Amino acid sequence: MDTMKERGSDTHESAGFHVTGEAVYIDDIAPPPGLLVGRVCYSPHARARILNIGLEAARALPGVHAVLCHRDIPGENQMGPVIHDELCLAAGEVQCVGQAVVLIAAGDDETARRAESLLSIEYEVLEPVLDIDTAIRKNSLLGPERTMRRGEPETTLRSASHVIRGELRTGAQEHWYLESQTCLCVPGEGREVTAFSSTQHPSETQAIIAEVLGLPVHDVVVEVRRLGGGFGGKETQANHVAAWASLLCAATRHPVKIRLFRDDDMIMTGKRHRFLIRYEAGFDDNGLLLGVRFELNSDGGIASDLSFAIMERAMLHADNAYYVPHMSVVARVWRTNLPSNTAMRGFGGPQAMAAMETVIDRIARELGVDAAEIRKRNFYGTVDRNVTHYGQTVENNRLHALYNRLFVSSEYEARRMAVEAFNAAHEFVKRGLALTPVKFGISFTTTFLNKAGALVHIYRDGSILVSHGGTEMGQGLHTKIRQIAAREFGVGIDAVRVSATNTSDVPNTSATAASSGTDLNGGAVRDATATLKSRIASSLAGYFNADPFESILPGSAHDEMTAPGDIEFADGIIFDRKHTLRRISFASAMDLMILRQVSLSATGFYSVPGIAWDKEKGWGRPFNYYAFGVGATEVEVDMLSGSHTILRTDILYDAGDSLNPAIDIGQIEGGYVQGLGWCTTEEILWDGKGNLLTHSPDTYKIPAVRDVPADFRVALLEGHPNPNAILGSKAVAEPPFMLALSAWLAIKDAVSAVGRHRFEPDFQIPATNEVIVFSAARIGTMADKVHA
Ligand code: MTE
Ligand code: LUZ
Ligand code: MOS
Repeated sequence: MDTMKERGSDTHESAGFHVTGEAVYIDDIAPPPGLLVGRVCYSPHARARILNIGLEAARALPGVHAVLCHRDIPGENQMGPVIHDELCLAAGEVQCVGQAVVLIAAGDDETARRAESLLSIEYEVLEPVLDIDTAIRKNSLLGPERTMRRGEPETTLRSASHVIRGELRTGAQEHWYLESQTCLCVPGEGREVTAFSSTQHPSETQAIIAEVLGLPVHDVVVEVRRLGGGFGGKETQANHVAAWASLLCAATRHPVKIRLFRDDDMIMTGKRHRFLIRYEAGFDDNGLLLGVRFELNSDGGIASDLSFAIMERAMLHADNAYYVPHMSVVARVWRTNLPSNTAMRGFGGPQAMAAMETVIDRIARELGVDAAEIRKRNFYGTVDRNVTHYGQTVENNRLHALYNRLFVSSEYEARRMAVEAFNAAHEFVKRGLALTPVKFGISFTTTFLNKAGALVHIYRDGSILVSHGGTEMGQGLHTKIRQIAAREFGVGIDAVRVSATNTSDVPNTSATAASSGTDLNGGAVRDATATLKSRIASSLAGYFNADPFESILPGSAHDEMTAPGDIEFADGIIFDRKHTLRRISFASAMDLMILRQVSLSATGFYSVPGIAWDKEKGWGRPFNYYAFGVGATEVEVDMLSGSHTILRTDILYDAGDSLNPAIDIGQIEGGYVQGLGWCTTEEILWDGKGNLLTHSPDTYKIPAVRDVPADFRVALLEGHPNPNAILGSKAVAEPPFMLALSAWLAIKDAVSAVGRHRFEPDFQIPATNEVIVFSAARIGTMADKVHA
């Protein structure tokens, strides 16, 4: 009934609107009467004492409705999401370039800019901390160090026959959502405000607005139709723009919209955390890992934001897909004078996994064995060697199945030989190949967040309106939710509409994040549909069993009564599975329910069962299940310019019983390409004073259409439903990002070929053209010396 093909034909619910331009983003909402433009004036210094904030001249400018600084905040001057350590507007000291100091509301943008030029803010410039190394030297920690460990890694490393040590640096990354941070705030009656915000976390945005305005939460409504991309950048930091817009709205009693100019957005908002990772790994003659020690250091920026959750996920992914009997992970989040770094697809996973993959890659080079073979040998087992360094058993391990299939379908062996032949014949252009796995834990590691709510209404004509706590950011969540509701009610998807996300419909929700939007909200929607179906079934059983109906059913008798449990919902009808003549169309049944006084509205709730995570001990079962994928990438690299082309990428991903293969494949392609950007061209640079140098697309290079692999073969593993999530499906979203490590290691493999794989290339993320050229030159020189 629901073949893969039929499911795949369910296109994204907004696809048509996206194409025609009818899709409404915040900036497309028709301007309400009296709309003002909000402007955020930010610090030009990475660290400075504020000596004076002079607002009078700006306030006096005609057309200016409000000029606010920290003194004008009616509630709390706070917008830290987890720990209250981030000011809404700077007070005392500014701590990074881009930190908000003053807000202006004016009739138009021109006036707001003129007002900004009239501000007189005096600073005394202080010495900033701008990188992890300086932060370490000055012991500028954001919070306490954390450790996770199993066994005796130190002892194991002392006795291991092979030991490698090293350091890996990974770079920051800009989210580059197409819609910059935007919020339209509209005053209501009394103190009420409604914020139309491009946020991944409406409930938190609502709470922060209430806090800065000093209002109870019930006075604030947050609504989100869709985001023009979030990628983690709007998990917490959409709150900022919303808080600022709400302050201006409350001060002026006018609607206020803030839409950050792209460059300002890049300057003001946090990025993926930079990491400095030190590793030490011991292994045997077969390349089997014996013991590993990791030291993870991240650049948190000025405040904690999600840095500790991100570091926790990094610690939990330092094993990637490999069993390490003795392991320790020490982690520190450092405080620097840069905008607070934040969630971004993978959430610490990519950084830690890059380090583990570097370890594996080095083992392969040391032993002269293909890295793919070393990976396979170290994979988690299915019956033993299957417990992680934090105590969770790797259940339903698909690593071996995925690897074995991709190894064949990607023609790995033949292409490895072809790569070697190519490299033997070319001096300055080399090819490289790498096959890497991903194992990614699905669940928020902050356990209480693993829950969701829904509200489902059915109307008299049989049309269904579904509200849930998740937000649509392009990932297809609403499409999948619509499919789930349609499937549960046995109706076509056209009968179901998903409403805009609204805090008044579904309260107290979690962020749409951690790849679990469908798992959580789908679960809540199913719970609501189950409630409705059971109410409907009870009433219909009574109706089927009633006398007037009896007379039209030939041969039916009272000993063959319809029980509520006999009622099924399928193909647009509701029927008694034992007496199929007792049937009624879904739409007629709903009309009947109105007459029979049945409530056709229900809430739903879902919380993930079976999670048990002891944060203190770093031990337990933090994840509901694991997502798995494998990717193989072949590249060609010009060692004189560092430029490279991806010749071919093969990916095999386990999406369980995919709810929507077209959407899932799109997520895999998009995730991989976004990962490719982080691994290769996306380099974020600051000058010595903490100014962002790469604040627009002319200096910051995200992948474009030509960077996408010309030969891109993405497939889903079939025939393995996931027992732990809705309808056998499995999260996609973040894990494919890390498959781009295969491209990074393929480039490294090509560079390594310059020295016939006898020397370790100096590599980091991103492997920019410079990194490639210098690394290849160094290896070339070393190889020449050996020859001479
Ligand atoms: N896909 C699109 N098109 N736009 C996005 O902003 N965000 C990613 C991923 N895929 C994103 C995306 C991130 S970081 C996450 S956590 C998930 O989508 C969130 O949605 P989900 O949990 O419903 O998959
Ligand atoms: N957010 C969060 C996340 O608060 N906790 C998580 O574990 C997480 N993981 C991925 C992305 N966002
Ligand atoms: Mo995604 S980083 O969990 O928003």
